[in-house]
Amino acid sequence: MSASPRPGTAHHDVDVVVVGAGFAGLAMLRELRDERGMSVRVLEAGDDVGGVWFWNRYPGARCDVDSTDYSYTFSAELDAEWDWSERYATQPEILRYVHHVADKFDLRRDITTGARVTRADWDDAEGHWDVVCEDGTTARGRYLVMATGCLSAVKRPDIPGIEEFAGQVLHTADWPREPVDLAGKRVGVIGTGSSGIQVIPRIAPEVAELVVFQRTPAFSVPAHHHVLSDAERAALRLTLAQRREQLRSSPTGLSVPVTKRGALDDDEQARRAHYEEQWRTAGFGFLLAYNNLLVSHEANATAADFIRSKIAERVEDPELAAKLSPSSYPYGAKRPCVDTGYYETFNRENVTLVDIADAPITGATATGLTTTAGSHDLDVVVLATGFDAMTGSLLRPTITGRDGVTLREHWSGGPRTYLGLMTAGFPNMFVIAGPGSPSLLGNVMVSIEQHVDWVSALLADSAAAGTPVIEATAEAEAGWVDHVNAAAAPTLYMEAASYYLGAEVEGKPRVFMPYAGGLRRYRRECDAVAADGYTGFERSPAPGDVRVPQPA
Ligand code: NA7
Repeated sequence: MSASPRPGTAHHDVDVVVVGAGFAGLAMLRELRDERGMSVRVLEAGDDVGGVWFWNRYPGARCDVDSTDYSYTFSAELDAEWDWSERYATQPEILRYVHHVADKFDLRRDITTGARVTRADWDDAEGHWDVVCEDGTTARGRYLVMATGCLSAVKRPDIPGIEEFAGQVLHTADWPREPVDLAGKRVGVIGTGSSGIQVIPRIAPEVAELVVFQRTPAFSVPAHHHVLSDAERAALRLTLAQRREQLRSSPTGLSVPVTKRGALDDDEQARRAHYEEQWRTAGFGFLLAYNNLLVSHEANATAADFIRSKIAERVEDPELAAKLSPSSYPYGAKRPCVDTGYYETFNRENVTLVDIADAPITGATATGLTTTAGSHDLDVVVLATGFDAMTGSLLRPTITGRDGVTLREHWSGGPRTYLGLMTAGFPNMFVIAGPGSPSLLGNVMVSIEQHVDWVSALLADSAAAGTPVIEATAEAEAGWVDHVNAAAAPTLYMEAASYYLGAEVEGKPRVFMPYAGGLRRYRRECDAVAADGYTGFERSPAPGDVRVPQPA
């Protein structure tokens, strides 16, 4: 299908069409335009740049990774002029950083906002992608980069009668830009993942009543976020280079020391002391307190028991503490959370926990929500129900590759990629931090920058060789899918109904999607593929180009 713009909308003919202006899309734009001299057009559904940090503006939204580590590393000048104010940056501060980057590197001139991509078609005869947006904007590029994010396709639960509800329905991942006044209101929050756990303690003091609808309790440890002192900021500056090097070579992309100790190497007393110390400082890094929490049931149980004992200390009512304590899956098998006063919030008079695993929500009425056990009058319903993770943003648009095969058809049994970057039958289409890459299992910023650099080098090498059409072979893809499965098989990740496994959406294939082999190993594997002349990729001249044989 050729791209013809609607009157009044623009058409962009470029080397590269990038979908998404979050951290990944902006990094790709800067790299390919400023370092490789390519023309790039970024199409972004939101009204501004920022991706996940544009949409997730709910009260309390904040990153779980240390700010210093959740930053771009490509510009020393940017590092020198930007100072994070808190250990874990808030959503507004991250958005300010993204705006600063977009302005500093003059990125906005190549970005179209308010342009939600609805389809992309590979034209095999011409060797390019034709892209169409909901508003009629069109673009054509030799390359298509899907920088659409793992957690961006918003998931709304199907609540019968919700359209009858007379109050306001909000989603944490689609929060209004204008301030929402919750003061004195009766608010229901559905969902107790990271977003629910951030928003609940934040709004509890201002609302009249807060009803938390919990389907599965989460494991959460204290975030210990704080405003960085001048001394801390100075120390971070001094150690920045070293810290960055450590991130790049770490398995997780987090600046958490890697321990060689397993949980069972310590006796009970030493282990408890170690967990106590980690509890006081580690934040998200608690999961890495020992090296075997995600592979040994026995080791995992020691951490899970410790966290449950802390929940029991933090929640005054033992029955409530038991309800808030996860027991149906290993710690870390679902994305663990960090919090600020989450469990203590349930000691408040105005907060109620409704266990919807026991008594599911049956529907909504004009005045609130009903469960099999009763009804709850509400003014506002906050959906903190997460995303169609990893594949949602790639499968919502119709993407058609070679021979008219859609990505949805090719991935009907679950996502299939080579190195998490390309998929067979979809030439010149790259995915940043998608399925088959470490993405969600570590600091996604480190994955993003690795992908951007690696893809950029591949494009340059292919251009130099006169073979700009690049495609992952079906064999390489099958091999990588096996490798991703093999990396996940010995872990406890397989034992929770998580979004890593596609369990968050009914009918989604149950396939473990991120690469659990770790960032360090992933980087080595990508480097080896490049060093071997990009094995697993078939590269050919563009249609119409005659390939000039190079002297040996
Ligand atoms: P998550 O982590 O996917 O959490 C979603 C929560 O919503 C979780 O507690 C779900 O319960 C619950 N949920 C989802 N659908 C329903 C329905 N239909 N009914 C009731 N409850 C439901 O998303 P978040 O936005 O919190 O966090 C996403 C990421 O942001 C996080 O991983 C960090 O990387 C930052 P369930 O566990 O499925 O029973």
